[in-house]
Amino acid sequence: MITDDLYKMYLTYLLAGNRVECARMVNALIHENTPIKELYINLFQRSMYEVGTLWEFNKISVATEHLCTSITESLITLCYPLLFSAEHSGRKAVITCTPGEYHQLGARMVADYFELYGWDGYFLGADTPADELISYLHEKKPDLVALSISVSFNIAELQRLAMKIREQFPELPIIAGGQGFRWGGENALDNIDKVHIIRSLDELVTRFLTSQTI
Ligand code: B12
Repeated sequence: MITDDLYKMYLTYLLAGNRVECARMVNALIHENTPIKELYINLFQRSMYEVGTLWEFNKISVATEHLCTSITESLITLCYPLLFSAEHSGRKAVITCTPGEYHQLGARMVADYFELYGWDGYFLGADTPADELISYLHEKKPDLVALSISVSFNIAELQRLAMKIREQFPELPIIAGGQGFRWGGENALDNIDKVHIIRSLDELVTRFLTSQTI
């Protein structure tokens, strides 16, 4: 269980760049059968949000923020044996960040959740060019495409991308999410058919991952 004390200790190690202690703590939590959701939200996401606030208020340097991100990305892989053990159904999702969107940790978690629930989650990462995504969708023929934005100034890019996808794939469900919507902007996608704004991993699970129909 991730208690407040445990979280604080983890954050201290993370900010100090102590990957060995962070990894030891994550491994111990995995060993105790801590659910993926708790690790992802209550440890990785919570600490990265706090890192963001510390950076925003000049309490830590950009270098320290980069270090925390890179450590967190490596720690997530420790959870992979738990993720990929689910029986796979053959459903496929392509998950990516929009062009110009460099925050990729949240989108990676989304891709991991697809795997956890038995989908094949193809994660393309940060700043994927629109034409490359379209070609990949033609090649992979997924059941769904998921788009992530963390900064609000990428909403226009998301809108362009969703329209481009819709022109070529009239029936493909598109889901979009991330902190880019924290200050609004969902309406930008209202005029595009079959686009769903998803607020959290929990909503993703109930609306798509455990649902028989998309
Ligand atoms: C690390 C980081 C960076 C790194 C990212 C590196 C990387 N490899 O990802 C770098 C240095 C590149 C960066 C750059 C910038 N950043 Co920055 N960054 C962060 C930071 C500290 C952590 C991001 C993170 O990993 N969060 C943890 C993940 C797990 O959370 P998440 O992304 O929200 O994802 C969850 C949900 O949102 C959801 N989700 C996400 N996507 C999707 C998609 C779907 C379909 C679904 C269903 C769900 C979903 O699921 C995830 C799990 O719950 C955040 C602080 C914060 N609050 O997050 C700032 C933050 C996001 N950055 C911010 C800013 C302003 C910037 C810059 C503009 C700074 C600058 N002046 O250059 C640039 C923009 C770069 C760009 N064009 O994208 C602001 C954004 C404000 C805003 N919303 O407009 C934040 C909030 C910091 C702050 N407090 O001000 N950043």
